[in-house]
Amino acid sequence: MSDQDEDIILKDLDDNELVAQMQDDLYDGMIPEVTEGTQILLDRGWDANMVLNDALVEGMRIVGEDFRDGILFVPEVLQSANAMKGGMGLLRPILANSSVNSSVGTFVIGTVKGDIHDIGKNLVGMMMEGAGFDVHDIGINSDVDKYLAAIEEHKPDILGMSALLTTTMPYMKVVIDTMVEKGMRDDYTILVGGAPLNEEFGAAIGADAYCRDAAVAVETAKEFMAKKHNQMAAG
Ligand code: B1M
Repeated sequence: MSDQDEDIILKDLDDNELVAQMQDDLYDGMIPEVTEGTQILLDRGWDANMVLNDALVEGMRIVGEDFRDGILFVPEVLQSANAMKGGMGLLRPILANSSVNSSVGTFVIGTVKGDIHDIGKNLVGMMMEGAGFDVHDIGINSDVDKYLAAIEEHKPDILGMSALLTTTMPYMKVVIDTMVEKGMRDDYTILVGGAPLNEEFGAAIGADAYCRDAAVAVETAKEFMAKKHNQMAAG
């Protein structure tokens, strides 16, 4: 970005200008500015989901396009990711501030082996927490043993897997196949997500559902929990 940016006072911008500036700052990996912009929008009464989607996720989409086109490289994208995390740090307590007292269900989530992308996974975890789920995040680069250990420890209702690379998404099937082999597959609802996935892929690997985004993940998880409760009540 240009030197002019140094003189910009974020709080003097109107909402549209501020959102555009935040997307620029995210692109440039400017953590304090993205964090400050997030705070300003919240102070102006913006809904946390709107800040997330309009400023941060949209900014990251632009970063992704230029990464794909060879305009940005890994170190720059990492800076952008860190700037996004700066903003998300402020949104997290709001999104996760649940009015639900008792846990709606237990949810384990991790990014699969070979994959270190964690922003989407973190968002899903945050939104699930916000919906009242007890969330256990096992992190990135999770192999089948890590998933199995987390299942054993937390006894989740729902297992979530995230993958952002076409080369790592097949690993989800390794986890599911292992659960089938161990005769434990049907004890859990398995939801999968990540940019390169789609419904067909989710069905092909034997997941219960593919979730396009974090909001869909929450809705889908709630639907499965409702079904589970109905079955328990009936049986
Ligand atoms: Co990476 N990267 N990256 N990257 N990166 C992508 C994914 C890519 C599409 C960029 C591109 O070329 N356009 C491309 C993949 C191409 C492909 O596979 N066909 C790519 C590549 C190639 C790579 C490397 C191989 C680059 C290299 O080293 N040459 C490398 C791989 C490293 C590895 O994992 N082994 C790499 C590295 C990196 C960084 C480290 C620099 C950084 C990650 C930092 C971090 O996560 N801490 C990075 C980033 C940031 C991206 C992009 C730009 C942004 C991803 C992101 O955070 N999006 C990405 C381009 C893109 O996706 N547009 C790209 C924002 C996030 C909110 O969205 O993660 O999709 P997303 O999550 C959504 C939904 O998908 C869904 O809900 C979320 C919220 O709504 N969802 C779930 C996700 N997981 C879910 C789980 C669920 C449910 C829903 O469970 C129930």
